[in-house]
Amino acid sequence: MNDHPHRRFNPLRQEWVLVSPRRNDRPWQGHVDPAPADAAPPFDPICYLCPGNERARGVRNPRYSSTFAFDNDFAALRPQNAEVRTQSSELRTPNAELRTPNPDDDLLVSRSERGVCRVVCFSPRHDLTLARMATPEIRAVVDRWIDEYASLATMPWVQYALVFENRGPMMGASNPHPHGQIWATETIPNEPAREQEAFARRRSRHGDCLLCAYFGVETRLAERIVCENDAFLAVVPFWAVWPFETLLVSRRHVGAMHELNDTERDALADILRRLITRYDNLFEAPFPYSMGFHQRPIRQTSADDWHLHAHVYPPLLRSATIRKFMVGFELLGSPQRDLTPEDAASRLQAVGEVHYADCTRAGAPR
Ligand code: H2U
Ligand code: ZN
Repeated sequence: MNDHPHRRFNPLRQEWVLVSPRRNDRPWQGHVDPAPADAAPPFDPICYLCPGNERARGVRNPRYSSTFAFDNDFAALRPQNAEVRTQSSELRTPNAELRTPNPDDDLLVSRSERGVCRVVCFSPRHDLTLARMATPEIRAVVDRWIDEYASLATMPWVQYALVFENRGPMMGASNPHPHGQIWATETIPNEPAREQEAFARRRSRHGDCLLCAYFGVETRLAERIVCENDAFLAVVPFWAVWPFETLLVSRRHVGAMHELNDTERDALADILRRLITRYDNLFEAPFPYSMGFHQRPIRQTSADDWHLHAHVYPPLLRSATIRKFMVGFELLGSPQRDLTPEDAASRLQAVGEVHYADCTRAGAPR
């Protein structure tokens, strides 16, 4: 069946994915992205995120030596959305439904949304990436994510905090300095809300956790596992959409990052470094991706219906400069992929965990 076009079901998003195993063989005369930039310097005097530099709105960064977080100077959301002035100049309280031009219908609905947007610099070094940082340095990033999450959770109206990283210009990252973002919102965003329903549905039908069950199946089959340690498993999911998409799942049933114990936090740092190194090794180039953690919504106290995981969505398909475009059928029909998840997993398994930049030309570790 793996040689023929088929559909697979994504139980987290409750949707079908079309798999076209041989489609990657087709000729390509389409768009080629620019090759990734040459190595950056350890400090860039014009970088907005380097220690001691001035940011775009004039605030100066401290001379930080590990991680550093600040409120996004160009935040997409604000904590005080004040009142919202409607068309009739009537004032409404936050999160009120806004007056629409056609109040008798529910076609034009909008709501006010409060939020806090944080930027998290992973390292003072401008030239590093998670793959090029030492595991204890990544552990400091994990601790920073946990601290930021805890402080965002103290705001009573915050329902969700999404920790994510856009890496590389192809994914829209605005700066090569290693950094990610955290957006805390007044409502649960679409993707985790959808997963929440899937977790609840699974528990009501089967009495177990969707990801504990899935994790058990992948461990038994051992076909799509890219790398693992005592606390985490990185797998190309059976239903992957992006060519080299992976799912990072905690072995223990925990709902949020702060519930990981000390050893598991180290293990998270370890698996992140190893997984991203494998990505970089695939085309011997810094691999672009969007990566983010799905944790239990902040006000939900029961751990039952949530299992901590991260999605890594990288766009590359054929090389460091040829990406997968989610257009046409993908945009208008269903998501479609051009190689099987099993092929993608075997390629990520084959590349090894010594970063290509640390290898000699002959491929041996330096
Ligand atoms: P991205 O590279 O994923 O866009 O994240 C960088 C964020 O940093 C971006 O959201 C913010 C941008 O608004 N930023 C500042 O807050 N201040 C600056 O001086 C530069 C960039
Ligand atoms: Zn920098």
